[in-house]
Amino acid sequence: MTRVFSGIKPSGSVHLGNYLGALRNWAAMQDGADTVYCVVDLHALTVPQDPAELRASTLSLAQMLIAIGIDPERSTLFIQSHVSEHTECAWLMECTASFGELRRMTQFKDKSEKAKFVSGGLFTYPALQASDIILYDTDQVPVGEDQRQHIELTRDLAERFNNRYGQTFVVPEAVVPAAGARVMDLQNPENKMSKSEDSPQGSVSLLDDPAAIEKKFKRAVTDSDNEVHYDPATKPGVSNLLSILGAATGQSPTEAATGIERYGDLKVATAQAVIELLRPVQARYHELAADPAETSRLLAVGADKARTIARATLDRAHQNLGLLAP
Ligand code: AQP
Repeated sequence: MTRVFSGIKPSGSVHLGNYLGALRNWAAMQDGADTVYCVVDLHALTVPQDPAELRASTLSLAQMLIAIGIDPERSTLFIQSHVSEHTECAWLMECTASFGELRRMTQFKDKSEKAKFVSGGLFTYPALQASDIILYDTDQVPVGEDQRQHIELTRDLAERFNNRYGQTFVVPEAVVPAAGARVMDLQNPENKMSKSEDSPQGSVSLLDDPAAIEKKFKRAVTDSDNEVHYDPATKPGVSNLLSILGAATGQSPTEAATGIERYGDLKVATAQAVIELLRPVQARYHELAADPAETSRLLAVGADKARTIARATLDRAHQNLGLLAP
């Protein structure tokens, strides 16, 4: 059976880009694949965190994953730091990656230019991400467009390790959705919608209430020519709204534009589609949030299942590398 793995960082409020670009696909892939999903809390540590907030957002994100349809009975759902094999394997991947390769990662370049403090972890995090993936003999990784380069690196590292030490890791491939692969910030449509960017009006949280969603779409940046059509290069704001409307209603962005003539109507239609899309997710989330002990129990079961797979892969890597068995 195809093995699927993906992860999400508890770095802020989970947003519409995460949902349309990745999480919706995670839920769909449970039909017909062996799915492993992870809240990658260690990745959040590349920048300083408030401990109480990190704890709360990790639990809340796990609850959100269940609310969007990840079924802990069908998928292995766990917290990255509960399975120490991830950090052990990260060292093997750091020693497999070259300095130049890590330096060329566009996310590192973007973030290190903006950050006041650039941690070593920010630089090496793609090696930890590669470990997350290869530990589970992963065939497919459902991600948004922004992660393509990191999955390419993961493939290169797995292949290089296999060439040096013999067949050890499965070489995974990225699965990027046709619609919603890159949802842009509503206020700065040149930038992707992001959890950690300071753009509260530009990002639609999956937990925003209908009034907040309406307000954010009404204020979304468009342009001055008043024509509703899809052209990301010259009309990034309008095209982003059409992409969101299309992804939310199962149409292409061009189909979504049919019959909409004014920007105001496009904004209202998009807001309504998003409100309807999120309504059942929010209802389920609030039920789950009322019982944190049950979520913790489910996550402990998931970590046990994950550890068994990860340990076997890591033992194989140790043996092939020539590390003396204990
Ligand atoms: N704007 C987006 N459009 C489509 N997909 C997206 N993803 C993220 N943003 C978009 C996909 O969501 C999954 C989880 O990624 P993440 O935890 O890195 O989310 P983030 O919102 O990107 O979080 P941060 O903290 O702001 O991270 P940085 O700035 O490091 O990217 C992934 O599959 C991602 O592709």
